[in-house]
Amino acid sequence: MSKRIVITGASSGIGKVTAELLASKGHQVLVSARRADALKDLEGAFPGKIISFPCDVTNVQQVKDMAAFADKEMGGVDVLLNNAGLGIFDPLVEAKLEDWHTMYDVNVKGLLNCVHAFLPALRKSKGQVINLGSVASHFVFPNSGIYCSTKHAVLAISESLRVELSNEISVTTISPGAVATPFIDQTKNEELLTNYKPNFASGLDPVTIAEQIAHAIELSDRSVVTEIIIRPRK
Ligand code: NJP
Repeated sequence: MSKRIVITGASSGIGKVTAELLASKGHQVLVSARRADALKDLEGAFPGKIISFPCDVTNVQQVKDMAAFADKEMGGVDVLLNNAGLGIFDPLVEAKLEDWHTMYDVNVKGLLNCVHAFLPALRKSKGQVINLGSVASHFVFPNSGIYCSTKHAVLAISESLRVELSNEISVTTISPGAVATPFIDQTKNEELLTNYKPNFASGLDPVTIAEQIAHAIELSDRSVVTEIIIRPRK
């Protein structure tokens, strides 16, 4: 059955290929991110299936406007995929405070802005929230501890939604290991970038993550996929 799906962070990486896969499966997809040009390209590639709404998830008013746009253009929302996020890796003692704030602003507060704005529509449709967690939702790694703490928060937010609202919506967390996307390019520490880049380049294909997301959506009328943890093979 065709679903009305909103994807944040759809200008690149996991969000982009997930939008492409879901649109090719016949779903209605609203793509959002800050880079409007990349969104327009997606819209052009899937006319009638993908619509776009440029939005910074840290801007509460823009997120509210996106929820109103989704309601007007799609007549409701069945799935909110909270995918927008970033990791800026550094040892704690070398890190910039503004980078810690940016990760919390996007990964946690941006996600909450979207949950808050879309919850009325999702409760109405008995829909689904899918949050992009990480293996970092379960473990803390050196040089990325603050990023890990944001992803622990994402998992806790998913659980919070599930325990209070499981009669009304379904909630899924997708928790990958390294995925081959531009994600690591947010790290400015040259030494870490050089060390980590090959690990991400040989990570999971983002299409594999998109397939897991599609699977969780397709099952959602009958059952709830609570979490998928997926790592690259060694
Ligand atoms: O990264 P990338 P991924 N407002 O850099 C958007 C998690 N994850 O696909 O605004 C709105 O290709 C940005 O768009 P733009 C990760 O934590 C990844 O790998 O135009 N959107 C872009 O579309 C994240 O939650 C790995 O710059 C904002 C997107 O976010 C999710 O997967 C492993 C924004 C980032 O695309 C997707 O990351 C893992 C804002 N303020 C979890 N700021 C991995 N790649 O290894 C950024 O466990 N975006």
